[in-house]
Amino acid sequence: MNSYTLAKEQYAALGVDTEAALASLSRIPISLHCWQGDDVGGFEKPNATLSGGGIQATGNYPGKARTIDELRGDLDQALKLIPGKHRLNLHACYADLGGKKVERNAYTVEHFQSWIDWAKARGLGMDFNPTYFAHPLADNGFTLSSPDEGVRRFWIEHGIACRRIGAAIGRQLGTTCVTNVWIPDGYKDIPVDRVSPRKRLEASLDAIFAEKIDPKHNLDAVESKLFGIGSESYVVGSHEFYLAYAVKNQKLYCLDAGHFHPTEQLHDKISSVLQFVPELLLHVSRGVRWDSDHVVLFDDPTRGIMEEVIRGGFVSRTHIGLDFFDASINRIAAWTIGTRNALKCLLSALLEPRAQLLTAEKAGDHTARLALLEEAKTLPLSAVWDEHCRRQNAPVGAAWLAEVRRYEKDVLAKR
Ligand code: RNT
Ligand code: ZN
Repeated sequence: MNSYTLAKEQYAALGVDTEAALASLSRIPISLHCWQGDDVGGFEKPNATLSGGGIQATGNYPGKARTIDELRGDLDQALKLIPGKHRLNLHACYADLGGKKVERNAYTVEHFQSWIDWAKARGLGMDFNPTYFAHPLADNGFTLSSPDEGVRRFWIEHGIACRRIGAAIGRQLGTTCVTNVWIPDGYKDIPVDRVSPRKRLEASLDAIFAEKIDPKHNLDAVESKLFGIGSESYVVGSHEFYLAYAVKNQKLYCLDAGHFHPTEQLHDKISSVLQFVPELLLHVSRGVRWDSDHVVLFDDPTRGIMEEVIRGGFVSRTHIGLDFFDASINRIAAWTIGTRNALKCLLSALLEPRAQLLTAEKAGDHTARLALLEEAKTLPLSAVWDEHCRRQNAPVGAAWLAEVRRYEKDVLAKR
């Protein structure tokens, strides 16, 4: 008997249908963030590096994608190593400008058409992000909440342009595009006036979202943050600000796993937030001390997130995206490790002996609940995961690493 058949029986004895779990897993897309491939550089100008914005990619592993074609080749390689059909999450600074200088507030779908065509040819959906950093008008640390009306106007226009691009993406690909607003605005040191920037941010967001856009094509999300590099003392778009904004305006709220206090985790936020906002966007990430963007692991915080999505029945209202950038290891391996781990956490949640756990909980039998939760942790998840990889034509176990090494030698080493 092979290990999957044995595992299937073991799970069945606990009332878990592994076939149903595999079917569910194959229907959940993960939105792969383009920015892991080039350290959040983008292609607006040659050799762009991430400047400012309170985020930083550290490391100098060789082979970083320098052009759109290289990034697409790298994404193709990563996608081969990740089981299932997924999505591409693109930032506006990855526009295909054909060498021309186009201001961000003048971006239209034509600057992203080659990405849409690329995604379409691969049957991938896409998500989108206005880029409010790495730009001279963001250099003083304020964009949508800037006291300068001209600066604010520029970024509002960028936001409006990006929603229209998002809608075009959604329409062309036949799957809703989530366009996520994250801005870096904040102060390194203690502000006196915490109110005015927040008032200006609210007004700017209202202006961006004023145009009615069919939610079938584009959904708007807003992402909060606790602090960034250079905005340690005050971030305009804090958790309370955006949660309240999303509730009031019925927007999607984006929870980034690296954007809270180090001991704070996302799992307990999901059912609270989804009670009051229509849908949720997740930036699955890993905070380590001051960095919010380490590669996602098969760890308790990530498992906790996926458990809540599954237990709450929230799959149809949750958009799962990744958000990390590590330039110190092979970038394709980073995508592969992080995405496979997010999927593995989802599978682990789908394989939970839920009926038994709920029976114990409803009966007030907290002893059995704890006992079962702990026993479930060492059930043969890996046999089911391997079966998933096999059925989805992705490498089983660590076999993907040899593929990355081969690609590194054949492609990355020549850059
Ligand atoms: C930054 C936010 C944001 C970015 C991307 C590049 O702290 O998490 O989501 O990482 O937009
Ligand atoms: Zn994020």
